[in-house]
Amino acid sequence: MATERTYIMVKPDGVERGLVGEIIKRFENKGYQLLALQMIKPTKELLEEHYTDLKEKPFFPGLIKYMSAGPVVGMVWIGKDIVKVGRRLLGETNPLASNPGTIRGDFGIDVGRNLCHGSDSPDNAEREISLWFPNGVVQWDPTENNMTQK
Ligand code: RTP
Repeated sequence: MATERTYIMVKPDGVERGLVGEIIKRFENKGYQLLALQMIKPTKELLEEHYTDLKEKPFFPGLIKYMSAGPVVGMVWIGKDIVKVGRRLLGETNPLASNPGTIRGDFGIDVGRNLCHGSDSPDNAEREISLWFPNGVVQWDPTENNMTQK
């Protein structure tokens, strides 16, 4: 089981509804470690790059509009198997299909307002971290007993 990083983002509806603390709490309760956090109002270009794999989907324009509606809170988290387990904490893409106990299952109804994002593979996680944190993430490195930048 690999210790890996993932990119978790509270979407504009999650920020507006005051769910940032709740979402952080669920990852902390699980035992994962927060490495970086920022609130930004993303540009259309940044969002189009983030969702580049979905460009041809019919819902793409609506998705960009939804994600542009307000600030987002983007985070880098680290821990064992966090990409897969993090998505389990978020729930299914469609909140109505998400089990109670998951973030989307507990707080959401619409697929177009599903509160949060989590990277879907370790490679995509690193791609998204570079995209949203272009200056790198300064993080505690226990093997170095010091701060390192990745
Ligand atoms: P995310 O990337 O945001 O974590 O979501 P995901 O992997 O669970 O789902 P994905 O298929 O990558 O879709 C990205 C986001 O697009 C919106 N969506 N709308 N109207 C629709 O049918 C539809 N399908 C997807 C959702 O906001 C989804 O999270």
